[in-house]
Amino acid sequence: MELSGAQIMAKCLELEGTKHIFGFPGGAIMPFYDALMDSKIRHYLVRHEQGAAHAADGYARTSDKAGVCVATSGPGATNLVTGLATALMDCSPVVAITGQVACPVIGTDAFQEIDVFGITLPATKHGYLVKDVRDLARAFKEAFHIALSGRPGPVVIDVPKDVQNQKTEFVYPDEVNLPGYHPEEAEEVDEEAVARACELVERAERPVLICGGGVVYSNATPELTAFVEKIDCPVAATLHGLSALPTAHPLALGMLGMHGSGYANNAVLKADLIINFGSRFDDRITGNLKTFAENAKVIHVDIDPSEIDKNVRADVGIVGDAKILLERFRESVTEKKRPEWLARIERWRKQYPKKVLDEKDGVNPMTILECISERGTDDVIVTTDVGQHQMWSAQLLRQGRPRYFVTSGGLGTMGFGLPAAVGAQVANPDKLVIAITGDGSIQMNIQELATVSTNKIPVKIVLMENKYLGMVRQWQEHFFDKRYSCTHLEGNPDFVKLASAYGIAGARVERNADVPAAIKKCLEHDGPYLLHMVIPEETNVYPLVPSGAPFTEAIGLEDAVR
Ligand SMILES: Cc1ncc(C[n+]2csc(CCOP(=O)(O)OP(=O)(O)O)c2C)c(N)n1
Repeated sequence: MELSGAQIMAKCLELEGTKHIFGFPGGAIMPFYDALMDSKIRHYLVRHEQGAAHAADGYARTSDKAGVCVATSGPGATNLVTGLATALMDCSPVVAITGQVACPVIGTDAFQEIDVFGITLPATKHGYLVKDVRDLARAFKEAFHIALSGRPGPVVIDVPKDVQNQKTEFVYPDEVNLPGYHPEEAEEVDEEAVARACELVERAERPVLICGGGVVYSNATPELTAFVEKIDCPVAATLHGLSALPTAHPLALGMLGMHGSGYANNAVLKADLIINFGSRFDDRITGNLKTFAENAKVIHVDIDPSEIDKNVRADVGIVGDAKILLERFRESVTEKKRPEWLARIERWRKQYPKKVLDEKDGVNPMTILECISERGTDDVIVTTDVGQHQMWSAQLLRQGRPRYFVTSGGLGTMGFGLPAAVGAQVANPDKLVIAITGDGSIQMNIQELATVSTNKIPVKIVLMENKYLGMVRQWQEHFFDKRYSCTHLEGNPDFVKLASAYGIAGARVERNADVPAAIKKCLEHDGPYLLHMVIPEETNVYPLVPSGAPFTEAIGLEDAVR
């Protein structure tokens, strides 16, 4: 049967199992929007394309599916770029569909023309500019395959308007044929490397496993748990690896690195073996590379070969899927107990408990996060924005299940939290989705309150207002002599009134004693809700390892290393 390009696009999405998409229309994508009216796909109209990309990203991170976003040519497409880069850095499978000016005028500076393929090249895993309607179905098939396989990531498909209008016979390919792209090779286990790695594990006395997002994305929590329990190995997590092991697990050390706990960082400092699964040894994790795990051998397992030896030289590097390799490691090692090593870490844990120093009036972020944690974790997803509230959330939320915690770690994108919560809620209608945000961050995509209210998306927004771009202010306090250049947020709106203007319920809390009841009311509210928490202006996040410094120089933990 002959279909138009636009109909083919909608059909391909249906055949990929796409049920929800997020987007914003415009001239160059109108044929596709028209075709959508005859499809079963539900479209969520965001109020800014960046919101569409983050919503698709939140959708992808909290499901096993790709998230899909749509924008028109020119400014619509460029508004997606931050969201695509965010997804790329955090390995999130997003497929972005953009309209392009008609083929005959490409390259003539036509109205709303921009080279989407070129502009998104460094911000995506792959991209297509489809100039022939007969190539559309293949491009869609490949795009979904590339986004979801290997190291997942965003893919853009740019479709000129005339291509959307042309007709051709529709055949959806059964298979992809991509010479040079073979992610399935990551499933072949390099037995010799595994044997060498397991030899190091056998000899180690003080191992620490660093758990990255790769463990979460490969759904490897059962395999991780079985492996570390067999060898009694403590687990320090990156921001994205945090939800792989429940906080309550005796071997879980929480987050390491710049804002990591004193005991996680001490454990890494004193380890004789680092087993890194699915983390890229980001600088936020390693601090000064010269002093990072100086006394340790390193095993690095990653699905992406280019990660091995990129930042930290590995004694054994293995390319592969975390789920498969954790299982192979577990089979190959002998059981071991490490009472002394774990007791030493336990002493550090007691000596340096997690806390937020706050002797001033106002709400303590720790109280907020403990109250949220008390709600339990089984049916909850938390998204965050970027800043101090994000780091407090990483440090203090009790996590219980993989994909519980959704945050922009790699790019650190302010404005991510609210639209990501929209996507997470659409993908998980039965879960309680909470967006934890700051007064700077929420204003980056605050227009998405309209998306929340018009679609009756019942997300709960917990806003920590400190009247500052808090994280930057904290750095100014420590490293710029308290010269608070351009970080004071004068002119904040009354957030509760603002929410109300969008038809969203809310409340303002100023006293710590009122926090538990307010959180309970917010989380139990039927529908979206904004809780405005007034926290002291100069509350800080500790520990803080200054950029590029060794862990031993952590501020707020001066006497930590024993
Ligand atoms: C789009 C974007 N612009 C700038 C920054 C730099 N930045 C990192 S944290 C931060 C402050 C965030 O302030 P807020 O959202 O109020 O959170 P808080 O730190 O106060 O909790 C800024 C400006 C960023 N991460 N993203």
